[in-house]
Amino acid sequence: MGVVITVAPTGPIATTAENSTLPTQPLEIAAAVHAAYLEGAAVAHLHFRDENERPTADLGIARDTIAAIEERCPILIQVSTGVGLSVSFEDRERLVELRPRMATLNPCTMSFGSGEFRNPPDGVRRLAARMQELGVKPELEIYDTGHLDACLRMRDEGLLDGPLQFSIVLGVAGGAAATPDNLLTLVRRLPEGAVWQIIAIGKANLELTAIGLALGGNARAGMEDTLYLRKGEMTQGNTPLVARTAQLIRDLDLSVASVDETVSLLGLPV
Ligand code: KMH
Ligand code: ZN
Repeated sequence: MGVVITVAPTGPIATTAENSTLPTQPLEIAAAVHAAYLEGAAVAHLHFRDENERPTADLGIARDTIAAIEERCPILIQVSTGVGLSVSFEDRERLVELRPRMATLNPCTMSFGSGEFRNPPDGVRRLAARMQELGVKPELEIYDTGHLDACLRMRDEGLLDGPLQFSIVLGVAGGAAATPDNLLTLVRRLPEGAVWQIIAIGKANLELTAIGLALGGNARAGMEDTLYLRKGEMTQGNTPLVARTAQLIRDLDLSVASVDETVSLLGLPV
């Protein structure tokens, strides 16, 4: 069984002022995703930015970016419905109408740094139901133990189909801290048959990604989660982060999952 690498090239927060190699425009994102695919990434987690680098749920920009990626490689597209704190939930949820293979589903409203990440219970249920209708697989982003329980309630209500796909997001100010202890607590509580990866934000990115791999998880890599390759060294684009993750997987005597293998591992509708 291979390990799925998801590349998250852009995210909603980082700017080119912080790291000039951050891809923000459709063709830049497509080039970064293609390079990541060549290094072994099977999934691309996408956020979109407008021409001023602001996070956007603009369907035209999203469509152009996805088309540019699809011209270059068969990587599986996972659209973020988190988009960015400044964008309304109603605009964010419309992105699933593009019918990507996957989209994120953030189960709970929470503090997020100095802002608020709005995921109201009725909106989240409406979005889960629409994703189910369209055959878009949810990637459940859980930032704390209560978020896992909220997902299990939606599963019990028939809004989520197995295998459940979780991202354990640690290190957001407002969610659980990026510690091995918190990762273990959440992994132990995942339901039978779940597939998962750790998303470790910031300084603990490398260590927690390695621990996640050793525990049997998948891996995420990219500038959404860290702008650094190691302490004091900025990454030059996404490729070094993805290449390092692929190397880590091989060093642990594991293999990197192909796109076809990922479709079956994640239980994606074919
Ligand atoms: N950057 C993540 C911590 C999503 O993509 O749906 C939050 C996020 C959620 O971007
Ligand atoms: Zn994201």
